[in-house]
Amino acid sequence: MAELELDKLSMDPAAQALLKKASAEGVETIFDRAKAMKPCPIGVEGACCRICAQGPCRVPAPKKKEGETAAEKKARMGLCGATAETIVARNFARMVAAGTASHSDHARGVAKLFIEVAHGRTQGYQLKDVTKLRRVAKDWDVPVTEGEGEDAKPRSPEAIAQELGPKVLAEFGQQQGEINYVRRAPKKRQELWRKHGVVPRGVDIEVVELMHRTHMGVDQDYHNLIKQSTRCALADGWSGSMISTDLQDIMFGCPVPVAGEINLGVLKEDHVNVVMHGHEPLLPEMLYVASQEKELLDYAKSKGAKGIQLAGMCCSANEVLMRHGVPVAGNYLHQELAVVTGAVDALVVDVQCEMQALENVAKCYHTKIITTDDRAKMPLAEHIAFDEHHALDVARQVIRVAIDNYPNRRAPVMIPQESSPTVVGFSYETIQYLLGGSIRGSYYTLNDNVIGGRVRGVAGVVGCNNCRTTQDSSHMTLIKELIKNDVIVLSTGCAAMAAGKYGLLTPESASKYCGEGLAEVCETVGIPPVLHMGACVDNSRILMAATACVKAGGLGTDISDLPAAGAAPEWMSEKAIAIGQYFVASGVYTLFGVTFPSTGSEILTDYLFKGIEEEYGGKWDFVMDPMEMAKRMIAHIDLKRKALGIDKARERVLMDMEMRRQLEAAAGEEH
Ligand code: MSK
Repeated sequence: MAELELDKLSMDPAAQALLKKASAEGVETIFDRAKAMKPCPIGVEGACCRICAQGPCRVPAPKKKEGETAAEKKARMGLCGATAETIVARNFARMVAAGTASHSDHARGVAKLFIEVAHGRTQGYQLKDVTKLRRVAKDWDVPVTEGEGEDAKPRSPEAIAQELGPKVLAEFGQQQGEINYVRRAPKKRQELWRKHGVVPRGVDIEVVELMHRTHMGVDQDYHNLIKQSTRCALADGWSGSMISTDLQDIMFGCPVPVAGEINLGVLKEDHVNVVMHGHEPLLPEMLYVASQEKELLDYAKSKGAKGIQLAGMCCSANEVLMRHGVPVAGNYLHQELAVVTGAVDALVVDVQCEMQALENVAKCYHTKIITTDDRAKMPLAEHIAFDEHHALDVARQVIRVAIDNYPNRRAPVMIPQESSPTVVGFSYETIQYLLGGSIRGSYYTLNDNVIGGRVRGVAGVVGCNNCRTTQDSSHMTLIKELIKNDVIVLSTGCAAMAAGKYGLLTPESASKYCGEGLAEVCETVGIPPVLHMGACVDNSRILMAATACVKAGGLGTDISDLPAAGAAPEWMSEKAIAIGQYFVASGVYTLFGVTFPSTGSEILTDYLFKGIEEEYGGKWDFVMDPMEMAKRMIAHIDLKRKALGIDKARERVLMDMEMRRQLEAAAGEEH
């Protein structure tokens, strides 16, 4: 692989070094495959219908710039007559269904564990955050006290959880009514959703109905298909994902600021390295406990290692980083490269975002791939099934396999130097506390800074890496441009890890990269300009933060009034489309990079990028260039500021700063 190409593949020097090593050792990675196999241009735009055995029918958008002629339009239909709009909308809808199913199946597992924990039937778990348990219980109308009046006493956490757990679990199979957390949204938003008939009834029903409606010969109206996609996506954001976040916080602890390290340099040559990869933190929580046990540490030493180094990958990493400061080996495109170091003794996977090619890479080294979830097996991997009833024993078993494998290292070990310090753990509750203290904690301080113009607006930058772009490059360009323009960034997933790798998750980065207004706020509060809020399911924390801003007052009456925008510049997974759709339906201008899966239909794209805004106040956009993406986000933020009548405040702030600079310069001359 030529030197120059490495810069195009990843901006991360650690990745570049390991790609060189892989190339020298004849190991193929996703970057090689991406070069050899170009994406299907018809599939990319969502214009290939594979839902029956008469096709696949391809209906690509016409190349001509001036648009479709009537004859071309007529020609653009599948054998059954499905139009380009219907085909593209069905494909889009199926991405939403798959994304929602992924987050929600994760949530179901968490709810089942929660019930077992409540009854004391698990090993190693507990109800750690009782304050959050009580708060969540109230949202589900579960009493937190017993007895009347003066005799009222707090209920035990176990009793609350035993009543709460089944109520939450029932929401997945609920057939009618409304999902519970719809009540958390701003009133105006709730009414809007009710008016459009998109309040989810339950979780599973919305996924199943969407799959049914995209079957051959069912729903043939693109608007109606997107309407059900919206209902399904809302079940993801405001139910499945939100349930995951809440119950995980109760069991594992609500994140508070904690120091961490990110990048492949966190691996240690003289330690047994165990990398946890995936999304569900159930087993990683126990791996964290087991890795510190004396017996296992002694066992590692007996094999010649100095200790056990636990590190995360993808969103399992985010979960244990946020709660325990467990170091992170990298984001999505680092997974094969971690194995290429030759120093990973076990790569433990659960669900989602795990490349099957890991097995091929592992064959070239000594790394054991261990699958742990019965829903996600890999043909060549060792399977050690997770079981919550003896989770700690399972974790111990996994770590023993890694320790036993330590002496088997055979390839030269090369661990890059790169790793960056971070401060993470910005849950919705923590932000509230940091801004106003535990008693009068409120988002009003943030609103006040937005109104006053020091903070121009708020951006969510989330999502994956994608091998069709230079790893991390779009994330970094976009985030740096946003914070330079005083836009505070809330981040999750692989985007947050990217920010961490290049030093943006430290309070010190504020003075280096931010505009003066944002730098001043970050320095005063002691926070980084990019707030790491967690894993993919924790995008629900961003929904809660946005809602809290609305409720704190001064920035309108709905999420769509806020000077805010969201982006996923390097997205790749179906989950990202589900997340994007629930943000749009929650009133957020949402921009995606790389490709957009509706471009095969001008009509559908027009609706998603424009028409939908009239209904929900949010809309999609697709921009490949991250600088242009930042420009559009800032323009949108300014538009919202203007609508709120707070644009002048910002001009005054800027003028004050300029005046201050001049005064300082004048003062300097005088001395
Ligand atoms: S892990 S879904 S690559 S953010 Fe959540 Fe990263 Fe995207 Fe997986």
